[in-house]
This record gives sequence, C-alpha cells and structure tokens, in this order.
Amino acid sequence: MNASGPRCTSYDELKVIAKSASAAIVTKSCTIESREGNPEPRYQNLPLGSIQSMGLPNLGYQAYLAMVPELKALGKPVIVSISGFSIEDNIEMVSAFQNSDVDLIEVNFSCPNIPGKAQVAYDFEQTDRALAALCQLGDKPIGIKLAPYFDMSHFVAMANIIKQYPVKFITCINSIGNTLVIDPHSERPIIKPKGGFGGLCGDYIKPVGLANVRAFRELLGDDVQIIGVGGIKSGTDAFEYLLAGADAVQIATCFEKEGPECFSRIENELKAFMKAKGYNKLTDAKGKLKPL
Ligand code: RRO
Repeated sequence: MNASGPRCTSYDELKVIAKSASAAIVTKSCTIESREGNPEPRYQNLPLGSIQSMGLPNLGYQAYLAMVPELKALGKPVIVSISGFSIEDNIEMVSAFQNSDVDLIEVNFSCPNIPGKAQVAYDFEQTDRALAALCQLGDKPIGIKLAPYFDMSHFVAMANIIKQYPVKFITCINSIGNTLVIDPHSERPIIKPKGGFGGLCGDYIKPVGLANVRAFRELLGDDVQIIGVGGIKSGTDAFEYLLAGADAVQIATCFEKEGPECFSRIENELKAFMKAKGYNKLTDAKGKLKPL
C-alpha cells in the first residue's frame, strides 16, 4: 500500500491510489486545522531517495472525515493517518474516526518536520501517556507510526510500552529526521525549512527500516502486526521486509518518483521472486530470516 506521505492529500490523489494496485488507501497525516505546510523548496529528489520537510500540509481532519464514505465507496480498506500537536488533538481526531467507517487508524508519532515540535516517538513517557488515552476511545484497531530507532535499549523500551496496550499494528519507519544535504556549488542546503534539516527517505534508509522491523518482530512476537516502510522500490526490497517480519509494506519515495504504477510492478516482482524460490504464500517467508 502507499505510505502516508506523498500523493495522498487530496481526494483526487486518493482516488488515483484506489485505482492502482495499492492494497489500501492511506491518507496524508492530518491535523485539527488544515495546513499549507512548510515553505518551498521543501522536497528534493536525491540519487538514492529524497529529502523533505513538507510540514504536514493537509486538509484538516474534518475534510478527511467527510471524505470517508466516498473513499470507502472506492472499494479498498481506508487507513487514516492522524498527527496531532498534542494528546488532546489526537484524542479529538481518534474519537472522530472511531465513529466513522475507516478500517484502521494510524497515529503518527514521528513527524520530524514541525519547527519546535519534538517527535513523540522519541519521548517514551509521552508515548505511554498518549497510548493510554488513545486506546480506550473505541474498538477500531489503532496503530502507531514510529520513528527509526538506533539503539537496542530504545527498541526494548518502546516494545515494552506497546505491549501494555491493544496496539494492533506499528508502522516502521518514518523518515530519518533532521538530516542535512548541502549543495557544494551554491554552498546552501537544498531545502528551505529548518535551515535545510529534513527527513531522509528512500534507498538510504532501507537498512534502518529493516532493522527496526526485525527488532520489533523479535520483541513483540506475533501479537502486533508490523507494516514495513523505508526504501522499498522493488519486489526483492519487499521480500527483505517480509523476511524481517513485516505483515505488509508501504511505499513512499518510489510512489512519489514513479507514480501509481509502482504498486503493480512491485507486487508482480515480489510474486515472481517468491515463485522462483518455491514459496506460495507470504507466510512461507514472513519473519523467516535465516542466521548466517
Ligand atoms: O509532512 C511532513 O513533513 C512529514 C510527516 Br507528517 C511525517 O510523518 N514524516 C515526514 O518525513 N514528513
């Protein structure tokens, strides 16, 4: 499926996703009020991915709430992503979507691009408090989009929090936040917001995404579904995430660069690769990374 990120903000964009081979329709993270996002230039392609600091441009959650019936009518599961600036914001939005027809709610705890706002996923105490509040608002499954972690103690700390709540899925990983790409000719950063600091995406981050999926799969067992995301642009990339333990994968940068044809291409490549290996279904390979 698509990742909450590129090409999923407007109804027209979401309709294109519905018509593609994406397994679900995932919306751009929304906030209480609509937002223009950060100043341009805020997205740049790189040889092996991209850097961006979009700043949560979105229509405001009520627009997505009103869109749910039309999106559902397109015939695919609808996953709404919410990204409030406070626990109160997230309570308001989760409550609203709990009373809608969306299939899943992905709470984004990891946007790196709002000046002055820390990423919730790096604040374990705040994550714990937020989950305590958000998991009791209804029966619809909720999941959380996590930031990339780089220390084993952080995987353990976050897994121990997740285990305390009925979190149905985690999405790993968001972009690697606050990276800097410099153009040596102009002697400037290549994006404008935050002095050039932005989220790194694409091939560069695949090893980080794989490690996060693997670590959480080992720590959480099979109780929590894991959506892998980060640098998937081929069937073999998706297969690697499957081996690491992903139940599903999301595509962001490749979708941005290639357009909606990427979903059928990647799916066909994955099918062909697995068939050549003699695997018939995803569970033949899921989580079955072999020791070296
Ligand atoms: O809009 C963004 O700048 C953005 C978001 Br909400 C996010 O979760 N991750 C990201 O890399 N960019």
